[in-house]
Amino acid sequence: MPSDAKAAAAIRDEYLHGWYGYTAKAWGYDELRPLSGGHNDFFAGGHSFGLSIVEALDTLYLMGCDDELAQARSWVENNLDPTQDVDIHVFEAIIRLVGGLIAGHLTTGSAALLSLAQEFADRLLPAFTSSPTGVPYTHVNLRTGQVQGSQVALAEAGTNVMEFGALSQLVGDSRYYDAAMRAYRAVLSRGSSLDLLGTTIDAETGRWADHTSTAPNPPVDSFYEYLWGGGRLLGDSQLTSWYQQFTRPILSRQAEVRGGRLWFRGADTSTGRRTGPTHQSELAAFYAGLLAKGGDLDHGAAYFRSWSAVMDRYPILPETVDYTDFRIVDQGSQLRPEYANSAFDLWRITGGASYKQAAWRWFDNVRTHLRVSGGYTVADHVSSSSVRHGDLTPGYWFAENFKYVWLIFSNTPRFDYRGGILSTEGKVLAGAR
Ligand code: DMJ
Repeated sequence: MPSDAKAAAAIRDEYLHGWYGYTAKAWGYDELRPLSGGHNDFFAGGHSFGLSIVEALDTLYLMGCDDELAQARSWVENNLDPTQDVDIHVFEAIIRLVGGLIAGHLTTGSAALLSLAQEFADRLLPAFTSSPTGVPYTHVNLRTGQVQGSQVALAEAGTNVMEFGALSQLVGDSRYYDAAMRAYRAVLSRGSSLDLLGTTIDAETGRWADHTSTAPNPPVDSFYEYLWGGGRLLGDSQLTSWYQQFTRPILSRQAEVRGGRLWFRGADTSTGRRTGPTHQSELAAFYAGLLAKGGDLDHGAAYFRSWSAVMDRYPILPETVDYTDFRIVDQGSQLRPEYANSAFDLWRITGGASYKQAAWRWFDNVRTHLRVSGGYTVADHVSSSSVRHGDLTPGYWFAENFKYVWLIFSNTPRFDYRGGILSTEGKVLAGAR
């Protein structure tokens, strides 16, 4: 382990390596393709929102990259267009664009960024207000307000109260928070007698499309994260009490210990019987930190150890593994942040050196295997001994991955380590100094 100062400097250097890769080849586009030097439209072909720039705003601030931040802020204030005639994914737009703009506002004080956040939220709101149940449609046209997509995964229904609640407070307009709470009530009032929730719900009828709780895997994951995070950020005890109520059956019905390690299996929402494959998505690794934040440090720490054991086998975590034997189910790796996110949460709660070491190992592995001359990239194929590169730097890389490890090692005065609160996309929604 290097000293904290050396580790922090290395992390910042690597973040800037990715940033300059993006600015050199994909400036103004959503995402960089670092091998080919091309770019990717994240939301819809032919439409760009400069996504990586919006994602980066508060990370650049926390890392003290003030010149880069000024350039990023100026691009967003002068070029980002929320009026494009395009059907946009509501969940992704809220966590990435609205959240990114709010965090950008909170870290720079820019009124223009806040007003852009509000304009996006206004244009996304029809997805909530035109729904008969309150569960948001998956897509809305930013210009016309036309909605579509009534089959809604749980994460898409309930990952909005942090951004919308913060926005309501900042602009003094409760419509955003009210829409988020109506969506939560629509889902939670349809929980089974065991307080288990299905995975996909129909926004128009309120009927479940399935009867399996697949938490904490996607596409459910952040639904629970926002019950806790919303409760904390907004001081809303109703959200916190829902978090406790709906987490209890996940632990009692879905937790499964294999080879001495904690995992989560699907469960039938009516009978509670375990069901489905013994697969775990890497995205579920965030749940270790959430459990600990929610007050269950034992289960949080145990689940983190499970993922550390997978990393003992694969330096880059595969997208999906079978937890009974660690066989790879999905061979790719999308340059994900979830393991680092949990290391950060657990380190913040316990101060434990083991989480710092885990975070450094994760960073070092990513630097060794996923760094290319043009930045950082996803992998098409990972194994215990090799990694085959893909060609994309996902937008969230600028918001999440190295931000978590930077916060662990830098002890930056720009972040309130006690009270700071981050969204599912790693946006600092409270505690920027
Ligand atoms: C991020 O966009 C968010 O963390 C989301 O909640 C799910 N995971 C991706 C990155 O893997």
